[in-house]
Amino acid sequence: MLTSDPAGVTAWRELRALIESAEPEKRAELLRHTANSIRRDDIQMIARAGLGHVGGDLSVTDILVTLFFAVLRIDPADPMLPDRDRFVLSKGHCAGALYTTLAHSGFFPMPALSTFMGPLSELNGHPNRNKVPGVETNTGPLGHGLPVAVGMAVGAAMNGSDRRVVVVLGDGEMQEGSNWEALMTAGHRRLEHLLVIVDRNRLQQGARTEDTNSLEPLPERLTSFGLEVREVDGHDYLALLEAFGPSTTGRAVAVVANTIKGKGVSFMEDRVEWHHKVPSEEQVGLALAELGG
Ligand SMILES: Cc1ncc(C[n+]2csc(CCOP(=O)(O)OP(=O)(O)O)c2C)c(N)n1
Ligand SMILES: [Mg+2]
Repeated sequence: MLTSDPAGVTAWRELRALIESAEPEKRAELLRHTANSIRRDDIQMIARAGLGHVGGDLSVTDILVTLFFAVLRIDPADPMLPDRDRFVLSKGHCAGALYTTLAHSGFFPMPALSTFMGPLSELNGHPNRNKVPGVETNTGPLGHGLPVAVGMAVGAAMNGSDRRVVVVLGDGEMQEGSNWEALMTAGHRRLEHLLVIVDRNRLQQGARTEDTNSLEPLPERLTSFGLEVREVDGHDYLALLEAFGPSTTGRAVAVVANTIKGKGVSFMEDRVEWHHKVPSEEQVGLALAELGG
């Protein structure tokens, strides 16, 4: 099991305080700066390992950064605090984006990122709660994270706790029927502290979602399952912050975050092959330059 990095925790606390007290424009700039630094680390980590899911990592980075640097009630120095908010990355193949975000938050030391996917590394291709602090449940097989998160939210409700459970799904992942069973329960039980975020990049592993098994009208479908639905630009930090606010109806909240797979690197954006293609050394250089490295 990795353990927290005291210097990293201090840096995260300072940055988070700065973000919380900043004027909106400055707040967005600080989040963008953090996100692009995380994107650069993610790309280099994947290139080093020769494995990973870069497209989905880049589409979800702004969502993760907004959550970890401005929303979640967590303490990376004490990752098992009983009433912490729970975060579940249901699209577990994007472990790389989660690991880089957790390292930047001080959950474990940054140098561990260089072990990604290596033999005996804690940082496997999919997140493992027994190896990585900040990971609440193992994910990777699509369609499991949301059902587990609903269980966590039921548990919190039974405890009378207002802790939130936040779960991020891929849009292709929404084709798994288990998610719709979980949504039925979330709607039925009015799990108002559950926040379901769909990374709506419109691409799955080998094709567009709408050419494979269409999801639209996704917001209306989620509404019909009894959720309070918000649709937002998934790369607009201030819009994300607003969308991640508490329920106003006493119902579980679903955020459809419209994103671009490969966001931030021109030759990866909205290109299906970058689901899990690994950039060459030259491509890494181009990507880092575009991301301000
Ligand atoms: C049950 C299951 N089936 C297949 C896979 C293989 N797989 C990994 S990622 C992926 C596509 C996911 O697409 P999406 O949810 O849209 O993720 P994103 O676009 O954010 O990468 C597939 C089919 C899996 N991980 N689990
Ligand atoms: Mg997708």
